Amino acid sequence: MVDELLWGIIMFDASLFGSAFSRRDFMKAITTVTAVMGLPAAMAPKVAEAAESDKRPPVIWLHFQECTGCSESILRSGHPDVASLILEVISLEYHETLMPGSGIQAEHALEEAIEKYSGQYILVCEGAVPLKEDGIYCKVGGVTAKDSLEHAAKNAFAVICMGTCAALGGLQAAAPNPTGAVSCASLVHDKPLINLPGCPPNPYNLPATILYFLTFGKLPELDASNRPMFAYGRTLHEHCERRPHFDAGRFAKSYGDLETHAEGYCLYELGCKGPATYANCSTLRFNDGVAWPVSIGHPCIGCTEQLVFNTTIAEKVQIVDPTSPAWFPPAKLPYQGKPAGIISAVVVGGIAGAALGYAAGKATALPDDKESGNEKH
Ligand code: FSX
Ligand code: SF4
Ligand code: F3S
Repeated sequence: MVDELLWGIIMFDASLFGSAFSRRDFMKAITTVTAVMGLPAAMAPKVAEAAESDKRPPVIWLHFQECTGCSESILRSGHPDVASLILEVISLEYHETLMPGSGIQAEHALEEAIEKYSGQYILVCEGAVPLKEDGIYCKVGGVTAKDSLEHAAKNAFAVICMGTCAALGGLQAAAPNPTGAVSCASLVHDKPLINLPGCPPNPYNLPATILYFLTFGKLPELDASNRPMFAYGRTLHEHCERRPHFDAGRFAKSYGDLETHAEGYCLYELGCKGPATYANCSTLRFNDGVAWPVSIGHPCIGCTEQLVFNTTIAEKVQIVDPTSPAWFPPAKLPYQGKPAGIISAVVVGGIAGAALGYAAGKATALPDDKESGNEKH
């Protein structure tokens, strides 16, 4: 009886996040996730059916060396609310940041979940794992991150490395790496492994991965770095709203420069890593689809890629494919005047293996010089 009471206290409490989803919110979230998976909107009812089935996979969520930004990016999302969607879809058995319980009871809860759901649970890990000096730099309950990860991964059905720290080692593993940090991914063997890098990753990529599994009964197609192709199959440069400026050779010269940066010009010369960064930031965006780094004037630093560790912010990346996609409106040359406005939204969904997110990929066309009152001189 006491055990049951304790378990009730320790368990993750969904009510912490307010009232349950309304049907409308639920369907809105499902429609978004369906688009994130690169599926046509007509698939949304099938995805909803999978989300509502009683096959809610148990999830154990561990934290290691990190800032908890990955969990935060999920919890801080608003409309539709990703945290509520995830709680509808999974059975969260253990999450050190969220559960109210602590100490020995929390440790028992973890062991109980590992035993009870052996071979069935998804292990989600956040953070890097320090190996130097027998891993003493990160311990929870006296157990090193390395031992804790290996123990929980052993009985897992699959492991999801949430964030750049877990997938690639993150900031902790950057030189001089004083704690000998490595990624969780490098320590997981003989288990299906999915990496969702990003610092933090877009919150929708996690429910999309889990719902893909629930809908189709298999894990999504992965790239060579174990990342779902639907989210990491294309460079964000391909769908960037500043792309017409790139194609027309108009680059921001310095931060705050009224002639170029403030005009929304391409950030490549300021070090934007977009051409070498595979992620869906430019289509899915953050903050409920409102903004992403490039939209607010900062170059992408390539946080989903290994390159983030060995290039400076200002360094330019190699451009692999300089030509714009065929579906882009042609760039007009020369251009003088106002920043480009988004005048066309091109829905590009349902392409297998494509990283297309949210409702649409947005192509930005340049305003007609005459219309914008900036005729060529
Ligand atoms: Fe790392 Fe996540 Fe960056 Fe932070 O847990 S990916 S430091 S957003 O929080 O691991
Ligand atoms: Fe956008 Fe960066 Fe590509 Fe320029 S280089 S188009 S800012 S992603
Ligand atoms: Fe990271 Fe670049 Fe997206 S810095 S969040 S991959 S825009």
